[in-house]
Amino acid sequence: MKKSLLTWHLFSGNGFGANRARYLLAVFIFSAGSVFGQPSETTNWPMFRGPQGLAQSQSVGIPLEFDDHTNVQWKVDTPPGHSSPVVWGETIFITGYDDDHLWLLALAKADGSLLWKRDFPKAQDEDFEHLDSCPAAPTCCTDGERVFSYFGRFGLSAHDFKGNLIWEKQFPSDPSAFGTGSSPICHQGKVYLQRDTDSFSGLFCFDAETGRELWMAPRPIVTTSYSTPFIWESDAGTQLIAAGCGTLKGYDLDEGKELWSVGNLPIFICPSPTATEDLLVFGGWTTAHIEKDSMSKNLIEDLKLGERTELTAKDLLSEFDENGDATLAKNELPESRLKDAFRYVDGNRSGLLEAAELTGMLTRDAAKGRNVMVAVRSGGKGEITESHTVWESQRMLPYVASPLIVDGLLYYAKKGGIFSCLELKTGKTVYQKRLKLGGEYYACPIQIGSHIFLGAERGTMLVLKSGREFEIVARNEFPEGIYATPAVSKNQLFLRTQSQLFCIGAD
Ligand SMILES: [Ca+2]
Ligand SMILES: [Ca+2]
Repeated sequence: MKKSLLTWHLFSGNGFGANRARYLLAVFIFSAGSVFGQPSETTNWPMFRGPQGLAQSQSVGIPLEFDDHTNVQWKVDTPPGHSSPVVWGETIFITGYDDDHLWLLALAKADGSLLWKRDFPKAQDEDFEHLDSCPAAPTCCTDGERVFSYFGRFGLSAHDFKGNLIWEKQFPSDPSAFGTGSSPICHQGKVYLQRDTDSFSGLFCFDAETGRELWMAPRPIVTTSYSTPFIWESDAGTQLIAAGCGTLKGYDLDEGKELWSVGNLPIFICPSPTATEDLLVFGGWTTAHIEKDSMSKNLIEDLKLGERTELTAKDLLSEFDENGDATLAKNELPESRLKDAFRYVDGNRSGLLEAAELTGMLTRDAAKGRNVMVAVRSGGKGEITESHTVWESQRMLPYVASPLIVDGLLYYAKKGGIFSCLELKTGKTVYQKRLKLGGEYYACPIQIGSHIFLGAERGTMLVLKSGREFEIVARNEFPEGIYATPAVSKNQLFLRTQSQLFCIGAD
């Protein structure tokens, strides 16, 4: 805003002279550009990463420089939560939690005032071993008539815009050190939900109006993922994409039939895919990465089993099965990571680790996981890892924040503050630069016109120029920290910090 005011003063100060004429000409050119050259501004931001889940907006007029009091049109207190705000028309929806409740809030876009809030009982306990985890991590989605919210401690619910409950589905909670991360998404009268858990995984499709389950695609994989599914409007048709446990799969929207699969990818994955019509990009880095055979090595070290190089279920039983019942109880194990992770290995929840569970742990498919980013060509059928992977990169991968595509370039932020720009078509590095701001990057970068907005957990909303040259144009400070991907509507940015929601717009 400062810049445009400055421009106005420079030109208007000269009355109706040549500069004034040049100014009017500039206004005409820029207006024409926005009418004929670019898509219109974003009005609704209906789900995680906005329209089509692409994190792209052509909105103009959002200030580049702001903080918790500058260029703030309003701010309101919100309960804690890592989920993003979503916007439809004049309403903002956001989820949160406190000690006793899970919350869905509807706020007026005009001033942030509370229209209504609904709470959900915590139907079950969810585990949070990681301090950065939170019971309100999934972002809600809206189809313009209803809002759909999802909590790992409760399930999926649909409310109308007045706050009336339309339907709800409760799901059993599953053990996971990070709680629930995947957000529901809406598309043409349906709601899709990916539930990849350690015990049972599936991709669900519900009728948005009635909540009827239209189909469920089983995902016979054995580990949790936190990735949000993605609707790929590809030149080979529209497909539902889900990533998890070392795979990336395409499903048809009508029946949930698996169309294709790419393997040899990361496990326990957080980022979501993104795409252009002919290229799908997915990948990331995870601490839980397990090299083949390294599970045995880790356990030998963890359980102090000396010089051996291999480990089998039989070995574990002969070491620790004190009561000779051919299973391991928790109290038979020494203090170790395995003991801490006992219930994650106890897949059948018997309270004992049976030989099959021990073998599963030592040989799980997840052992094939690999930290990598890949680009996959559209049009594949069946197993297409070799045939349709166009490029891959293993450098500077993102941990939580999903990658962003803008004008043929791919951007992502690595934990610790390294920002990468790659050519989308080739995977060739354009630049890899330090943001000079360490820590985690949980919020996804979003495009707003010719800029990229990137929220850092330490509490800075970075604004970068998009394009082949690395340039940070603003560092906007929000000391509370930023976990949530912001939302855009018209010339306003909705930014959530730990305890507040800010409406950023020109003063
Ligand atoms: Ca035993
Ligand atoms: Ca068991």
